[in-house]
Amino acid sequence: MRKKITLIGAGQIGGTLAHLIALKELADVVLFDVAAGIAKGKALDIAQSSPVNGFNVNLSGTDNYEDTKNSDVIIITAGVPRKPGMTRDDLLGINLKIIKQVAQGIKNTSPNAFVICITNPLDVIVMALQKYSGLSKNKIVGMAGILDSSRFIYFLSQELKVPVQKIKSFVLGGHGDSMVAMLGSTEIEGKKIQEFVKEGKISKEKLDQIVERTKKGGAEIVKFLEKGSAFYAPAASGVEMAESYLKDLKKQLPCAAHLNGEYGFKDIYAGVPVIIGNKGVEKIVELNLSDEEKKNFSLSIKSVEDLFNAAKKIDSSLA
Ligand code: TXD
Repeated sequence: MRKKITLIGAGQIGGTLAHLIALKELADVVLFDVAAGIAKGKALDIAQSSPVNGFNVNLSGTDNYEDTKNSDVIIITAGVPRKPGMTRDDLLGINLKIIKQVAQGIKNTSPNAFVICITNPLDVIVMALQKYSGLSKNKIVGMAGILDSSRFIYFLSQELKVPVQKIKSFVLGGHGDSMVAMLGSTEIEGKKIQEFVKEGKISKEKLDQIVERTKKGGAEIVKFLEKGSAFYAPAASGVEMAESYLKDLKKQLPCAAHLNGEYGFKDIYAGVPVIIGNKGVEKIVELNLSDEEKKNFSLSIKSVEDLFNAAKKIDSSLA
């Protein structure tokens, strides 16, 4: 019996998610969108490519939550993306209302689904989603860290002319300008990045520039696109999480997860390395952080807490 993935939001990321899932034959796909035509049109268009690429999954589009029931995985991109000059936080008001609707839609139709939230401002929206839906905290997770880490690894590979497969790193904390590139856990061909700085293969200034470019990675693309934001790398990142769950791969992935004392924080969602298997978020991995990393991580958590306080002012039911 093929698994079922529902995509709530059939926009730029949703459509790309559907296409990647179909090409990988990961599951049947239900595209859900309030703009039902977008969901139906993209489902049909991708389905019509199946003879070319030889995949055998069912795709359908709807604006009726009944059609999404008993999903194994739900990936949420419903919401508005940034326009040039906007910060991710500027999306809070409108996307909070949307995620409340989505929570009502999924909590009774797919109570056992593994829910991956992508909508921005990510950390606060995924936390609101968990509170609105009441679904278990280890089955609701946010996608951001894989994207941010992937951007960082790509920039390093371009600078050092090293294949991306040879680079390991984590970008953790909030999905905003305060995100933290964990240089202490960054390895290139098995060697710590600090060795490359010592050997003069990359200057500290260049490394700092790459960290900054990663933080602004989303805004750089928004500026180019003018309408909309990144969607290929976000979709690829969401699929990696869904696949680790459906195939019980127990991959260690940077995701926005509920902290219950880990890293010294409780009752907040933030980007940390987690193990994703068939039970959802199965473990939060606590890295040994340098004092500098600890300080920056705490600052990043503080920015998430501040934004969640703003969310509570918008909707007191979140308190
Ligand atoms: O790393 C990350 N987490 C970020 C997330 C990376 C890139 C983009 N990020 C955010 O994802 C972005 O800021 C947005 O908040 C979401 C979705 O981005 P996308 O580019 O896919 O936006 P689109 O193309 O506007 O698609 C959003 C769809 C659109 O088709 C709307 O009709 C639909 O959401 N929508 C809804 N669907 C269901 N239910 C409701 N209420 C609803 N409202 C809008």
